[in-house]
Parts: sequence; C-alpha cells; structure tokens
Amino acid sequence: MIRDQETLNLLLDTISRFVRERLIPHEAIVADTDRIPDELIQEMRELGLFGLSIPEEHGGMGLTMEEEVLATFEIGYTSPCFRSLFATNNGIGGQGIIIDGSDAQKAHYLPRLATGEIIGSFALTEPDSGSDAASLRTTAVRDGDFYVLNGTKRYITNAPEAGIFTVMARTDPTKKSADGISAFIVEAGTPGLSLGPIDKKMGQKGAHICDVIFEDCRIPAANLIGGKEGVGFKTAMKVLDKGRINIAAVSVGVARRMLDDALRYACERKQFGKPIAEFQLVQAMLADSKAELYAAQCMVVDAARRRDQGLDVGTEAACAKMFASEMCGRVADRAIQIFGGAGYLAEYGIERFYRDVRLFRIFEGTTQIQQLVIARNMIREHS
Ligand code: COS
Repeated sequence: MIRDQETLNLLLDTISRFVRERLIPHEAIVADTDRIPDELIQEMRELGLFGLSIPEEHGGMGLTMEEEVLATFEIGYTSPCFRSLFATNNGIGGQGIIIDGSDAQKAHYLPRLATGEIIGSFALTEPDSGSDAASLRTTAVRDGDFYVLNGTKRYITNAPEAGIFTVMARTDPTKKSADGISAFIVEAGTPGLSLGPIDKKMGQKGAHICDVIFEDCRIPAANLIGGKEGVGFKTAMKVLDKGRINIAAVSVGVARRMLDDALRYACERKQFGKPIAEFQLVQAMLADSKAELYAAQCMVVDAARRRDQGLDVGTEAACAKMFASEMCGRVADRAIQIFGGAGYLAEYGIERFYRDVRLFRIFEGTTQIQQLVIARNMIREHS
C-alpha cells in the first residue's frame, strides 16, 4: 500500500534524476575500472539508498514492498552493479535482522546499515551447497557465551566491502536437514574470518564477490539471529522471498533501459533507405519485448502488494523472479539483434547489459529452483 503518493513521486523523481545525471555517465568507467567512485557511493548514502526498506525507527525510509519495487524500477535503469552495492543492505544482507532479529540486534546494526556506514552481506552458498541450500556444511558450535564457526561460503556478493555478514551455519550436526541450521550476524574483522581473492566474473563489473572463510571464528552467542537455534534456514528462505521480488524488479528496470536504447537505435539506424524501426521483423522484436516487459512489471507490483498485505508470497515471488529475469534475458538478446554489429561492440554498452543481466536468472535461486518452488507449492495446496 503506497502511503503517501506525493512523497513517493518525489523520491522516484530524485532517484530517476540521480540515475540519469550521475550513474549512467559513469557506466563505462565503472565497467573498465571495476570500481564505483567514492563520491558516487557518498551520494548514494546521502540519498538514503542504503536504507530504502529499513524501518524508519532504525534510520531507514521504511518503504513498503510496493514502494521499494517502484524505486527499483528506476534504479534498474542503469548498470546493475550500482544497485548491487546498496541492495544487500535493503535486501538479503539486512532482511535477516529485520525479519527475525531481536530488538537489540536491530537497534545495534540497522541504523548503520541504513546510512550505508556498513555494508551487509548474505552468506548462504558454499562450495558444495548452492541450489540445495539445506545441505550446507559450515558449522557453529556453542562454547559458553560464544559460537565457533568453521566452513567456507562462496560467491558472496559484497563480501569484500561488507561490515557484517548474515551467516547460515549448522548448529546441530546430528540433523543433516534444514532444521539443524541457524543464522548469525558476524562482523568483518572478527579473528578467524578471512576473505578469498575477488572473483573474476562475466559481468556486473564494480560489484564484487569472493569466498568467506571461517576458521575457528568465535562470535558472541548474542549474535544468533533472534536468539533461536534451528530456524536459520527459514530465515534465509523468508529473506529470499523478498529478495526474489527485488531481483524481478531490477530485471524490469534494466529491460526498460535496454528496450529504450534499442528503440532509439532502431529509429536512427537506416538501412534500405529507411529507419530499421519501420521493418516489421524489427517491430516484432520491439513489440514482443514491450509486452513481456509490461507483464513482468504487473507481476512484480502484484507480488509486492501481496507481501505488503502480509500474505505468503513464496509462489508469487518465485513466479515474478522467474518470469522477469527470463524476460530480461530475452530483451537483452533482442536488443543486441536490433543493434546488429554495433550490439557486439563494447562502445554501445548493450553487450555489457547482455552480460550483466545473465546473472538475474541464476542468483537468489536459479530459474529451475523457482520452477521447483512454484510447482511444489501448487501440489501442496492441491493436496
Ligand atoms: N518461507 C518460510 N519457510 C520456508 C520457506 C519460505 N519461503 N521455504 C521453505 N521453508 C521452510 C519449510 O516450510 C520447511 O520447514 P518445515 O520443515 O518446518 O516444514 C523448511 O523451510 C525446509 O524447507 P524445504 O523442505 O522446502 O527445503 P528443501 O531443502 O527441500 O529446499 C529449496 C528448498 C530448494 C526451495 C531451497 O533450498 C532454495 O531456495 N534453494 C535455492 C537457494 C538459493 O536461492 N540460493 C541463492 C543464494 S543466495 S544469493
């Protein structure tokens, strides 16, 4: 439910201007240097982007899910690496604390996440545990007022920049399933926590991932999220339900950008004596992209509204993530096709988006995992 349309419009307009005036001009340099300039990060802090969905009482904007996805549509209109930097604070790196954290944990960590003073990161995946998240092997053994963590987390977004990690670890080694898993807040710099080298990847230059390694890493028992063992997997799944709506929203944002770029090019580029936009086969690619984009946008807003109503959105989040990320991949592919040879050149930027958006179909649950979640829920409801 949008609470105040006028304030929201102001926010969306401010973000849109920031994206067009500050971020878009820096896309190429960030891709070349693999680094977001410090002054842009400071501007993101000043705009409140690190705290969009962190509750107001903890220093954030407290946006509803619907408001947040509308903001993400705007933020998505540029290289997704920019959003990646502050998205974990609003999403997977902060939500574990927001959803299941104790009052003391919220009061201690959320204000610093909201301002962007620290970056929050989400450490679920491991070398041998990706889609099968419940099989994770990192252990957390209670020792008095501490837990001792051992294990390795892999592909952890923003780990090189992170101030805190939400870490899922097995507290009950006798249980091999999800109910032996607990969630913890681990501060960067804790002895026994180290980082692997930054991974080289296909796209999203400027956003960084690496391994996070725990070797007899002692953390206070007070950092067990919600003070309760055995519910960490559920915390992770609830976090991902929200995260998946956001990935769907950024897919819509980037698809809009690619389609606008492709449309502009199609109207300017002339072949056979007229703009290629006048050819019906090009029009088909534009029209298919527009229709699918509209469908994805409607799904994202609907899923967000349902979450704001307090409904279980496991199915809708998975549907939106699957459809929107796949749609974004198709739009990227058609955009390259419309650009033709120019689309293959780095100079036009469209090949960079093509590589960047490939990740949307993989992270926060692959398309195949979304299919599995959707079908399982359907079968459960049926029976
Ligand atoms: N919200 C709350 N609880 C949830 C939930 C959700 N969305 N999804 C599952 N749970 C609960 C289940 O209800 C179950 O609890 P009970 O045992 O009390 O019934 C428990 O969690 C285990 O669920 P389930 O049996 O469905 O777990 P599975 O091991 O079969 O796996 C999938 C579930 C495959 C859906 C999960 O492992 C997954 O999402 N994998 C992908 C991980 C991912 O997205 N990784 C990306 C890394 S983060 S960038």
